[in-house]
Amino acid sequence: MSKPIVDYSLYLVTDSGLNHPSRTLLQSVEDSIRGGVTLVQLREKELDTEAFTALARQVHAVTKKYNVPLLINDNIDVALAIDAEGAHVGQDDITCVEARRLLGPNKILGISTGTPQEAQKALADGADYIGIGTCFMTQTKTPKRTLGPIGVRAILEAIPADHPMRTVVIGGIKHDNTRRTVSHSAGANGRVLDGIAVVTGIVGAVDAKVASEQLLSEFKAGYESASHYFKGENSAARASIEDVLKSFPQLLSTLREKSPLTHHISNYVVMNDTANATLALGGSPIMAPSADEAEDLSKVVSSVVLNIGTLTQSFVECMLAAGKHANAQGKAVVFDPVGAGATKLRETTTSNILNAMHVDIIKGNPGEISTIANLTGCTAESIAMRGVDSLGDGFSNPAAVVQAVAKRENCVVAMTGKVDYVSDGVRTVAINNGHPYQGRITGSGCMIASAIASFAAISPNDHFAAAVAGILALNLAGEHAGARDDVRGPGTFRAAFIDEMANLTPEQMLTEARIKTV
Ligand code: 3NM
Ligand code: MG
Repeated sequence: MSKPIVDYSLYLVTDSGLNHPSRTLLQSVEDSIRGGVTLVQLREKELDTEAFTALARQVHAVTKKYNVPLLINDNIDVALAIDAEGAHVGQDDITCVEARRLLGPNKILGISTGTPQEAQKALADGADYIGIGTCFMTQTKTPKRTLGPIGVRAILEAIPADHPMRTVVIGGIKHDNTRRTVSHSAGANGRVLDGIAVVTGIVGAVDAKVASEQLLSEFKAGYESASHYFKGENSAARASIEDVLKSFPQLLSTLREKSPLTHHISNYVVMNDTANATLALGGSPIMAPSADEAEDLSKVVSSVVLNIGTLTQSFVECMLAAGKHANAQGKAVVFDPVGAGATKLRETTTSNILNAMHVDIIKGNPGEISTIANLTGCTAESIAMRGVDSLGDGFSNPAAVVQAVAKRENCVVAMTGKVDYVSDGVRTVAINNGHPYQGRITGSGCMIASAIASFAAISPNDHFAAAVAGILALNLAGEHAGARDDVRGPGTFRAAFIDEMANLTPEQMLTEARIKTV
């Protein structure tokens, strides 16, 4: 019999000890296959060979019924005894070469790898696939270290893209980190993970079928997103920067006509200003920091702002819930990582948000963007922060940094400062509007995030246009406010700034813009 063709998309690895008490392991396997599991590994570290063989026969009867290959962990004798479709070995188990010799050429053989060197050795040693791990912290094993998507990427990049070797990721894979793990680990060589391997996320779930359905759909979304990244995401379909700028008067008119609702999870310092700015520009804000209403709101709002200022645990929970529901409803998510590099909590939260959802637009100052560039493995200089403010003059090549992060995250990145930069990875502009007083009041950046979210609601298919329009609109309001005779300092500016958002005309979006392609 020749080697079966394997779909690695959703790979169940069993563990009786973690199996949900409401059902047998056999039932978990069957439910999960009905939910979309494409490959099963029986991994029972506590059983002797006799018990392992007996269980393996029973599991094999189930997997055969659905034409899903079964691999046996470590114990080649068991794999051969029950004529399983293959085996999986670890670095400390029987060697890959020896396993291949025992199994023969037509069985599937996989090996766990945690470094690029181990992956390259697996290529030479005749493995069909590698399990790349440990990706995230997991209770199933006590990993010495975790790779994260960036570490997984380094391993994917060690394997030539055209090599038949397949790859899956393992360790702490859950429905809420799958999408980004897959999209984010994609290698510069064009390699995308072929699947996710999951223990607890399936056998420990209350409903293994539902859990599998969710994981598979998240895997596919991540795979799709990674593929877009390599294709330059329909670059042919993108409007030119010139056309984008020409569309701004119409965008602002439509914003005022439709007054789209934006869900804000904002911070205590700026909540009132962001709500008023949203209204003044023409949108409609709802400030709702409770996770319990995030799902209901996702159905009625047009966009969401996640702002991590004045961070507390309940804000974090609400942001994670709001982001996921917004993704599910196809509503734009604007992420404002306020003070991302200032503390460990904010850095971890930034990382958790990026892992748990697809963010459509990231808006930050150079310090915040620098933190994200470092977190996501984009080469970038570090920008020091003091509290929530960036220090120094910023990056030596800011346009390159925003472009790199946009490409890596497959989203739009807007970096505000004296000059603002926006990129979607393909189109990049510098915006030279604004007034120095914007830097002397609190919340001017947060208000820009609100404006971007309002425009994103009007421009759902071009978030680059939305980000540029949002920054431009508030910068013009800043210029008009700063020029007023009655503005004598930051306090009067703050009020005038909001006035001028309301006074801004669609034509001014065209005639007063100082925007350059970079
Ligand atoms: N192998 P869960 S991590 C079986 O790093 C296994 O090679 C790993 O379990 C590796 O999906 C792991 O419950 C356990 O996190 C994965
Ligand atoms: Mg392993």
